[in-house]
Amino acid sequence: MTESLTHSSHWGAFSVTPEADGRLEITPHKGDPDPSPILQNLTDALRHPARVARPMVRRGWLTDGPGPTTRRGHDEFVAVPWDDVIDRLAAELKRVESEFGAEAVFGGSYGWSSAGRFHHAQSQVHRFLNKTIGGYVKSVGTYSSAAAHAMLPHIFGSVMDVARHNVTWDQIVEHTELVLAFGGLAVKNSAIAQGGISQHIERLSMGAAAKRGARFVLISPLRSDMPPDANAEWLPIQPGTDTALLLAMMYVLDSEGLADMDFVDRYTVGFDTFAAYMRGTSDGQPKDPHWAAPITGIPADTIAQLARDAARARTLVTNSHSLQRSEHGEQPLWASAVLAAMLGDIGLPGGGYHYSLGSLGHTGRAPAAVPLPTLPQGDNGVANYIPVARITDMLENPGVEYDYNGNRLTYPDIKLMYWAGGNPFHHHQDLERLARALGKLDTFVVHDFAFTSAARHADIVLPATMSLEREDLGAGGTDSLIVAMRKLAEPYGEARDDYSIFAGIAERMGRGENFTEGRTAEQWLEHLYERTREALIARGDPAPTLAELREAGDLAIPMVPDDGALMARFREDPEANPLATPSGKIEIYSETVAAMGYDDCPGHPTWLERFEAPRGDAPLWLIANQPATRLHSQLDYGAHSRAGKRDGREVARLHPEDAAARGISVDDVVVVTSPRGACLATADISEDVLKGCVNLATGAWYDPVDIGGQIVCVHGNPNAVTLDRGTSRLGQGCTGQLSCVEVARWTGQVPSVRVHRAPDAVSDVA
Ligand SMILES: Nc1nc2c(c(=O)[nH]1)N[C@H]1C(S)=C(S)[C@@H](COP(=O)(O)OP(=O)(O)OC[C@H]3O[C@@H](n4cnc5c(=O)[nH]c(N)nc54)[C@H](O)[C@@H]3O)O[C@H]1N2
Ligand SMILES: Nc1nc2c(c(=O)[nH]1)N[C@H]1C(S)=C(S)[C@@H](COP(=O)(O)OP(=O)(O)OC[C@H]3O[C@@H](n4cnc5c(=O)[nH]c(N)nc54)[C@H](O)[C@@H]3O)O[C@H]1N2
Ligand SMILES: [Mo]
Repeated sequence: MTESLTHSSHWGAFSVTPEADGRLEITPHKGDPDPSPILQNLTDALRHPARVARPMVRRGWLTDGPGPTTRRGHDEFVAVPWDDVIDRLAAELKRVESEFGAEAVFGGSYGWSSAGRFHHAQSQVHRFLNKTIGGYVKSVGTYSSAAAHAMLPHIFGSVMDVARHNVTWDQIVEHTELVLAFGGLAVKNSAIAQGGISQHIERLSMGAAAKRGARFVLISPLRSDMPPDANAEWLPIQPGTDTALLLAMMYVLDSEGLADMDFVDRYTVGFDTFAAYMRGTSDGQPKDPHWAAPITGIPADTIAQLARDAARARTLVTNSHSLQRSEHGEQPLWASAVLAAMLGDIGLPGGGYHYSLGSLGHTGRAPAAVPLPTLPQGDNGVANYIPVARITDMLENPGVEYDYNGNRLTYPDIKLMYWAGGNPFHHHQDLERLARALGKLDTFVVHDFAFTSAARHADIVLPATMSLEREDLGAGGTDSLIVAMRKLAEPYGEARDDYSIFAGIAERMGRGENFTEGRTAEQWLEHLYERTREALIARGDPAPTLAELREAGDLAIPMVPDDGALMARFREDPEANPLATPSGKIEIYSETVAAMGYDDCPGHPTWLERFEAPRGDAPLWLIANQPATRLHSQLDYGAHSRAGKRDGREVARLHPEDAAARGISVDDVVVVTSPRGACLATADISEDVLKGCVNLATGAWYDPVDIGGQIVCVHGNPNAVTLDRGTSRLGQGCTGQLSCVEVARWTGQVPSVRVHRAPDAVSDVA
């Protein structure tokens, strides 16, 4: 077969041609001006030894039955025929349902899954649990933006509003004079958009804006967070101190009469309470540049000048997601929004405040004007939930009360955990602690197409197909194409679509019809696409049938025109077009937040001391950011991801002085340690890293080895050492971006990385 077929991924649309040696030739979509190299991870992924070939069950679960154990992650796996494993799993689900109820099942199953709208594994597992056992304990928020998800609605609007109906790249190209990019605008990050992206426009937009004369200021500990095209000035900042810089800039605006007080009066509430804190009248400490300089590492004069420049220019203040993925992550968002309000450009083309611009390819674009195919998930009868990143806390503390965003919640007592389309051994922090906590479960089920570390810690591993092995439709929500994701190959080994796995289990439970509604996968695709097609017909736009769409490869859909969106309308008439906050205005002081009484998130933006800070045994800030060579842990074994490793290990970058002080040279094996654990990495040395920081991106599959009684991830997964602690009681978000560590040359044995190969099935059950 040499036919080329269209397909799509979270990192780009493409066409794919099988080659004689079983590899794939991947060609980016012809309309993509700046395709992502991450596409090349697919070339050798289809038939890789990391794939799960057959249903596998942990030996101890088969012999001893469900129950707490220390064997998860250590046991051998037994290959079990599909019929048998479906019988056992259906029986186990029924046992847990009848003995403990659906509130003993955790089905949050956070994760990015694949791009297709129907075979989206996370939607499939949610629907399955709702339709078979009546629900599950869910999770709210995302690892991306949990603190923003909780915080922004109190002060500015929903994350969707602030991230997706806001300033566009087109406006930046044309109007913006100054971009203050907190956390940067790295094009490695905007390469990604959930559901698909057919045009990568960020690098070119920054280049065009810079060419017109727009000034970009990169505020970040890493110079690599902005493309050279933006011609940015790099303002290296001590990690986690953006709030101090923002407060000092506001202090300058306020004390020098540069703040736009007409804007503040008309469009915000609560300035006076905040101003008393900023000026120091309420606590005796003016938040002036001299106060902020030693905290941020940025000279006081530079801070003051930046504030004055911003007051004069059409200024856009942007926040990366990473800014809130650390302790007190709510504060820099709030402070950035208040700074933008004091600058008075909110609602003007290319000005104001934008949360998460450039962190993903969804932002800075107009949304689709028609509904996209979406799998209905059914009703969840379980009321209890957790903030997404509190998973280990949940397992460790059943029945214990805790705070979240003004609510007093109780951790459920989970017996069965079901994961499809995510990798908790990628996304969660302090993985040794997570692994221990998983021991408390009766049963842990994972579907994946690859034998990830999560699969290695499961009792039951079910082989899912890759998107290349099934028909689907890709659509991103802010992308102008629906892409036909064509089936290119037969499933690997005995792999099945998540849909057919769930349909099989549901049927065995006597609830098949509930789940399938009598439809095949192909009938579901027709059914889900019909909603989009009807909307296209109603608008008088081209509306091909599914077969015609597949024939064409993709379909251009209408987008909402960029009219400045919510903020422009708010500026025009704040009474008629209020923001979705309690007052309808930007809340500089929030009575709602203040009433929660949390000392880790008071009623206005506040500089707060941190629990995690550099100290003797952990003097360096570890920046565990998104990897440039892959999406999270997906296809970590793919060609492009492997090429980014050295000696098979992930690369940790240090500043030359930090390396010299530790006797570390380029390509040395180093060990990164914290009170949580240790991981090995290969050293690189670069001036692009702020002194006092070490950068080890996420995504290397966790490969723990017991070396002299210490568990060491030999592959370089930073979550072996990160801290598992919520952003605050308000947001309870993931704080994995920043933690404190030490780095040293590794002089011990250097075990090879073996995690990219599925474990051998020991034997079949009799
Ligand atoms: N320290 C630290 N940790 C972090 C972050 C950080 O900045 N620092 N960032 C966080 C962020 S922003 C995020 S979003 C999370 C991401 O965390 P995840 O979304 O959990 O990571 P992925 O690797 O994308 O996991 C998706 C999994 O789904 C599988 N999969 C893909 N397609 C299918 C399918 O069709 N069926 C099935 N069954 N499985 C499939 C993939 O093989 C992969 O194992 O990580 C977070 N973790
Ligand atoms: N290539 C690739 N792109 C991705 C992803 C991926 O896995 N791979 N994941 C996608 C997902 S799910 C998400 S949510 C987004 C995440 O988007 P982000 O969270 O914005 O991405 P990160 O790369 O984690 O962080 C961006 C930069 O923030 C800087 N930074 C860290 N701490 C601080 C701080 O305290 N202050 C300041 N000013 N800067 C700081 C770091 O230098 C880091 O490189 O990325 C998306 N894009
Ligand atoms: Mo994310």
